[in-house]
Amino acid sequence: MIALLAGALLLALAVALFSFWKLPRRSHGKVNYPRSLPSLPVIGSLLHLGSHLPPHLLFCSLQKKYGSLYSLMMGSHYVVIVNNHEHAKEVLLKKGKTFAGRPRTVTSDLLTRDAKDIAFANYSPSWKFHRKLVHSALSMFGEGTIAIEKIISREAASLCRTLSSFQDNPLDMAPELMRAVTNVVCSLCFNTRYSRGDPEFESMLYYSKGIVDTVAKDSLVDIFPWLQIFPNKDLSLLKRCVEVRDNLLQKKLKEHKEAFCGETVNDLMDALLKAKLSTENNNSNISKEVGLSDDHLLMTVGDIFGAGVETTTTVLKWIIAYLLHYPEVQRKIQEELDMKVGLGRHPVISDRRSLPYLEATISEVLRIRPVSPLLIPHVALRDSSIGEYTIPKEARVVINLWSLHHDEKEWADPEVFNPDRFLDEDGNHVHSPSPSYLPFGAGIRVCLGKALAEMELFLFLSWILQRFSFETTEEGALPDLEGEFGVVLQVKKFKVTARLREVWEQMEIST
Ligand code: STR
Repeated sequence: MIALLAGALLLALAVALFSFWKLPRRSHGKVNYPRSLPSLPVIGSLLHLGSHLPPHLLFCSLQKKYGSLYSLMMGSHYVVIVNNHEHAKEVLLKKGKTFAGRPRTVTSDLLTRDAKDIAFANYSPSWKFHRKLVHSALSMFGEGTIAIEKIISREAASLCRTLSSFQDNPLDMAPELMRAVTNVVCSLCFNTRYSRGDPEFESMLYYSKGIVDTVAKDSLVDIFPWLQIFPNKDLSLLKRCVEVRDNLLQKKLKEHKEAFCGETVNDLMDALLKAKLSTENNNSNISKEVGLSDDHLLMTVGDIFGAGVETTTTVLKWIIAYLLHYPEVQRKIQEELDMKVGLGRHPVISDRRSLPYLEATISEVLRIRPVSPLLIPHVALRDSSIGEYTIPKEARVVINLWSLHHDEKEWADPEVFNPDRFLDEDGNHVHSPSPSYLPFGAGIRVCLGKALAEMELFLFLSWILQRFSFETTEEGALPDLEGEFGVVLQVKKFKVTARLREVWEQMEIST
């Protein structure tokens, strides 16, 4: 133990010297670095970040003292925090390539076998290749296709049946929503689905929660990697969960390899396998260069799976939580549904245009509770600038989406939940009233699943609200709206009663 401590101390000293040396100074000529929080060797600005507030709120409130663009030291890393949309768009769009890098962290490396995925991998030819591949596979099976609409509708129907079976009893909808969303992604990736109580699905619930609770949260091990040498509960949980997930992914890959004939492509995994085979048969060095190894394939599917499930499930939970707080919004959505879709048929994707109030409600939830309040940090790949400020190569750039979505200069009463702000005067057109709105990020790292997510949110909600009303449970407890910070902003557990609407009871149609 003493040897360990001495080692840690030595390491800390080395890091201290290194971090002090790396700290950009204002004194070099004319360079104009962003204002910086005070920092000390080794610990960086940690003393100024100790707060009861979660990071997105703390970074938002620090603007009062340091302005909308400021910097701080996370251990030995120079980090720039961006809090307004002009700067955010300069980073993501105008200088997208310059800021397309990703930092390596202990937790994300564990999750992605040293960044062999898409979301956490640095900008490189291999990354570009994988992203393009997934993009075309997604558009082949997902997004605007009829196939995906069918899959989502099937899951929406199954979700409605489950809700009926609870017969007005309070329930925690989280696992049911997650199963519906998982089944969409599962159909897309593996051409399979889970029934209620499937042990494989139960294990997925377990590992996914463990990963979301521990990965990429700017936890201490991510700031001070040398802390790994000490026992760490979160890190062991993450390792256990990643192992469970990897076994599952490995099993799917094995099954697919055995069944794959090289011709028929049934799902996304087949599409990736086909691309792998064709680059290998090409006799070129591409597969070595771009790295279409089994590891890459597994991690890429892991990303799509994790991103596809956690994000959409979370947004659905947020929407239901808000509908419980604002029953008048729920009523208005249902009036719109009754008028435009009626009770004689199920909602379809082409109804999106005629249901602007539902669309506006989804947009407002994505504004007020962004899925990923700090996005995933970017890294400057070369010396650059944001606005009038100099940004050195390797600086980490954090886009505080929370600040953009709650900017008082851009939004009237940003804390107030008000879907109407996304509608025009006639109430029938959805548009963002401010450019300070990027729920899916922007630029070359923009969310790959945006179109799929929008389809799912629309179809699941229209199906459910056509026949059920959400009510608080007997005790009348309303869900917490603060959420818990993590790689996605999580909703705290709550129970809800899904009551079959009276109009529906009178006029049942077969599902
Ligand atoms: C969720 C849990 C899991 O099992 C796997 C992943 C990997 C991809 C992650 C995902 C996570 C959380 C949401 C992320 C996504 C990549 C893009 C997405 C971070 C950790 C967002 O940027 C919101």
